[in-house]
Amino acid sequence: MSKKTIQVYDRPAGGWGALKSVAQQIFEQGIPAKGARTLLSANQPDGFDCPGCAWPDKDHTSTFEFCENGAKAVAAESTARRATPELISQHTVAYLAAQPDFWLENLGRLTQPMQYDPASDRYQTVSWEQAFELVAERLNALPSPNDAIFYTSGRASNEAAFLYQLFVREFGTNNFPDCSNMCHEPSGFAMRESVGIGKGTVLLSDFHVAEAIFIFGQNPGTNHPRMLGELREASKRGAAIVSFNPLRERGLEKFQDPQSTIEMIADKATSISSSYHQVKIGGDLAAVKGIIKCTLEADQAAQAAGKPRVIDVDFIAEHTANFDAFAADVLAEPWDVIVTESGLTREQIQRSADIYMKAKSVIACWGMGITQHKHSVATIQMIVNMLLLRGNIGRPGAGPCPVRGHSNVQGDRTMGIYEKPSPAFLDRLGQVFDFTPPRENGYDTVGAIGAMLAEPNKVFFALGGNFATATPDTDATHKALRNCALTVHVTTKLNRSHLVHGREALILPCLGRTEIDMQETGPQAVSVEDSMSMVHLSSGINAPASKHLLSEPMIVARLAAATLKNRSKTPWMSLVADYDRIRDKIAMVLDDFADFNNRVKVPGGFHLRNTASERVWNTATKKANFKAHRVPTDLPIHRAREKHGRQVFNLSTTRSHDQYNTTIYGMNDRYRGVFGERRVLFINKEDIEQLGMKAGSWVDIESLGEDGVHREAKRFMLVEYNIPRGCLASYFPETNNLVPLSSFADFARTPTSKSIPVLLTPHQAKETASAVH
Ligand SMILES: Nc1nc2c(c(=O)[nH]1)N[C@H]1C(S)=C(S)[C@@H](COP(=O)(O)OP(=O)(O)OC[C@H]3O[C@@H](n4cnc5c(=O)[nH]c(N)nc54)[C@H](O)[C@@H]3O)O[C@H]1N2
Ligand SMILES: Nc1nc2c(c(=O)[nH]1)N[C@H]1C(S)=C(S)[C@@H](COP(=O)(O)OP(=O)(O)OC[C@H]3O[C@@H](n4cnc5c(=O)[nH]c(N)nc54)[C@H](O)[C@@H]3O)O[C@H]1N2
Ligand SMILES: [Mo]
Repeated sequence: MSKKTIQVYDRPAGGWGALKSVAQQIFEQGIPAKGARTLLSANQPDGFDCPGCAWPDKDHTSTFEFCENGAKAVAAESTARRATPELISQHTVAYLAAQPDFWLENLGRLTQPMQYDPASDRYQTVSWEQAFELVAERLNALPSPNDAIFYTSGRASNEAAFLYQLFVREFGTNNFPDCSNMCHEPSGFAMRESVGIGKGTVLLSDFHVAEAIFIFGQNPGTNHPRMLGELREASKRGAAIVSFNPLRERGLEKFQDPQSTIEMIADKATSISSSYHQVKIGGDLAAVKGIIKCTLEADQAAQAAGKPRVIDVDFIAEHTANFDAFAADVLAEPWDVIVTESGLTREQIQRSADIYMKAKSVIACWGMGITQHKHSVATIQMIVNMLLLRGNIGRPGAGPCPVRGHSNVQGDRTMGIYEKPSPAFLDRLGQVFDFTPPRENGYDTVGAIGAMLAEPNKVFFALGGNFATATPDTDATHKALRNCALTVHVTTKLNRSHLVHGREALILPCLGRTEIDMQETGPQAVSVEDSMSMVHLSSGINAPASKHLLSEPMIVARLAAATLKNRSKTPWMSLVADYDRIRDKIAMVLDDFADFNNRVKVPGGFHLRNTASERVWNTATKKANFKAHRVPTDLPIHRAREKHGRQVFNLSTTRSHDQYNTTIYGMNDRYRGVFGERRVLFINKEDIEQLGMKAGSWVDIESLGEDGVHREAKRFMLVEYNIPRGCLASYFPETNNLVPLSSFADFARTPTSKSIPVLLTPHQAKETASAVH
C-alpha cells in the first residue's frame, strides 16, 4: 500500500508515469511472462477487444496501441491469483463483507460455481448442473415472470447479450436494468428525440479533420486514454480543443504519448486543450446556451450588415424543425442567468462561441459530467442544438460523440438489452424464434431497486457488473438485494454484490474476454460494438483461469434450457456449439446485421448504419429537431441552497485513475496528486477557509435529499483543488450512499451522481489508524 500523500502533479498525462504504473500492476498480479504477450494482443485483428473502455481502435491492422488503463484492465483479468473454493469457504460471508473492495478484488479469479450456505454463513461449491436446476426451479415458481429481474453490465458480448435477452423474453419479462441506465441513457434518449438515433455519428476519421473539438464532462486521461492520442494529433495540426470541466484534469491539459519515442526521450509533451472552462457543476446547459446566443447574435449582426450568414441557413431550412421557436427562446434567455448558472464569464462564453463560429467542422464529445444530472437530457439536446446551428452533423469532421464507458455497452443495447423494447423489435424476435414476447415495459435500474424494496422474494440475476456497489442509495439498494429470494451473479471475480445477497445465492464464474472460449466445434470468437458503431470480433488467447469456467453464452444457454425446457423452440445447445449460429440468428432479427458472419470476419469488422450521419432523420417530424430548454434555476441544488443557505455544496462523484468503476486497482489518483487514500474531497481553497478548516482536515458529508431520508458518508479528507467555489468532487463508489434513489435525470432516470447537494461538518475523530484502508 502506498504512502498517503497529496501533492501537485505537474507532469503530463501518459509518459513514463504510465509505463511505470503498468509495470507495477503486472508485477503485483504475478503475470511476468504471459503479461506482455497478453497486452500485445489487445485490440489486434486476431486478438481480443480490450475490456477497458468503448473508445474505438485506431485501425485493426495497425501496431499495438499502448494504453495504461487498458493494460490495467487486461492485467486485472489475467491475474495469476485464484479465489478458489478453499479460499472463499475458509471465511464467513460476514467476514468477507467486512473487507474493503480492494481486498476482494485481490483474491483473484473465481474458479468454481458456489452456493451460499446459510447454516455456516459461507459460500460452498456446487455443481453447474445443480446451480442451473436451482435457478430454473426458483424462476418457474415465481407468481409472475415479472418478479424476476435480469441485470446486465456492459462487458457482455453481443452473442451473450442476444441469447440473454432472448431467454429472458421467452421466460416472459422485459425487466432489463443495465449499467447504461446509470451511464449514457440520457444521451440515447436526447439524441433519439433530436436526430432520430441514440448513438454518436462520428468516426475516428472525423477526429483527423475536425477544426474544433468541444469536450464536456469527460476525463479521457483516465477513462479513455486512447482518446488522448487522437486529441494530441488534433492539437498538433492546430485544431482547437475546448474543454468544459469544473476540475482541472491533467489529461485535458498535457499529454506525453508513450508511443512517441521523441516525446518520451526528450521528455516533451503536447498541450491538449486550447481553452479550458471551469464550469460550475451542472452549468453546461447554461454555457452551451450562451454559446448559441452569441452565435445567433453574431448572425443577426451579419445579416444587418449584409455579410454572409453565420448559421447554416440552408441546412436549417432543409433538415431541421422548430428553429424559430428555439431561436426566440435562446434570445430571450437573460445573460445574467447564463453567467450565474454556468459559472463562466460572458467573455469566456464569447471566446468559445468565436471558436465555434470560426471552425468549419466541430465535434462535441461528452461523458458522465453531462449525463448524471437531473437536467442531463436537456443539456445533451442543447449540445446537439449547438451542432445543428452550423450543420455540424452528417459531414466530415463534425458531429455528436457521446463517449461510452463499458467496452460493449452500446452493443448490448443494439442486441436488445433494453427495458423498453420497440414493438418492431419484439415482433421480429417473436417471428424468428416462434414465441410471443412480453409487451409490457420492464424495470430500469432505479425501478428495479424500488420494486425489490417494495416486494420481497424476487429473483435477481446479474450478467456481470457489481449492482450492490454501482447503484445509488447504497443502504436502500443493499436492503433491496437482501429482500430477494435468490440472487445470482455471473462474474469473473468476487465483489460486494455477492456478499449482499438474497435468502439463497449463487456465484457463477465465467471466462473473461482474454481467454480461449472452446466449444464443441472449436475455439469461438465473440463480437462487440464500440462507441463509434464499429462491430468487430474478439478472440481470447489465454488458457482459462480454471477448467470449471463456462462462457457467458454457455451459461445463458444452459440456464435457458433448464428453465424453459420444452416450452422453448430455440435450439439453445446447438446455438452455443458454434457462435456463428448465434450470429446468423442475430442477422435474422436485426436488418443492420445482414450477412453478419461474413462482414464481421474482415479485420476491423464493419460499421453499423447510422442514419443521422447520412442526414436521414428518424424522428416524428422526419427532421432534426431544435429543442428549446430554459436554463434551469430550480434544481435540487437551488432548492437546497434556498432552504439551508449558501453553505450547501454541490458534490460530483467521479473516478480515480486507479479504478475501473467499482473495481479498485490501487489507492492512487496520480494525475490529481492523491496517493494512498480514496476518502478525499476536492474543494476550493477559499471554501476551506470559509468553513474555518484546513486542507487535510476530515469531514462528514450529509446529503440533502428531498425525500427526508438521512444519508451521510463519514470521514473524508479535504484536498485543496482547482475547482469552482461551491463545488466538490469525490470518488465513486465511496459516496454512492449520498445519491437518493428518488433523484434521477428527467426522462432518462440516470441517478444524479454528479450533482448531490450536501453539507459538510467536521469529523469527530473516534477511529483509530486501522480504519484507514
Ligand atoms: N480506467 C477507467 N476507464 C473507464 C472507467 C473507469 O472507471 N476506469 N469507466 C468506464 C465507464 S463505464 C464510463 S461511463 C466512462 C466514464 O468516463 P468519464 O465520462 O470521464 O467519467 P468520470 O470519471 O465520472 O468523469 C467525469 C468528468 O466530468 C467532470 N464533471 C463532473 N461534473 C461535471 C459537470 O457538471 N460538468 C462538466 N462539464 N464536467 C463535470 C469530472 O470532473 C470528470 O472529469 O469511462 C469508462 N472507462
Ligand atoms: N456515484 C456514482 N455511481 C456510478 C457512476 C458514477 O460516476 N458515480 N457511474 C455509473 C456508470 S457510468 C456505470 S457504467 C456503472 C457500472 O456498473 P457495473 O457495470 O455494474 O459495475 P462494474 O464495476 O463495471 O462491474 C465490475 C464487475 O464486473 C465483473 N466482471 C468483470 N469482467 C467480467 C466479465 O467478463 N464477465 C462477467 N460476467 N463479469 C465480469 C466483475 O465481477 C467486476 O467486479 O456504475 C454507475 N455508478
Ligand atoms: Mo458507464
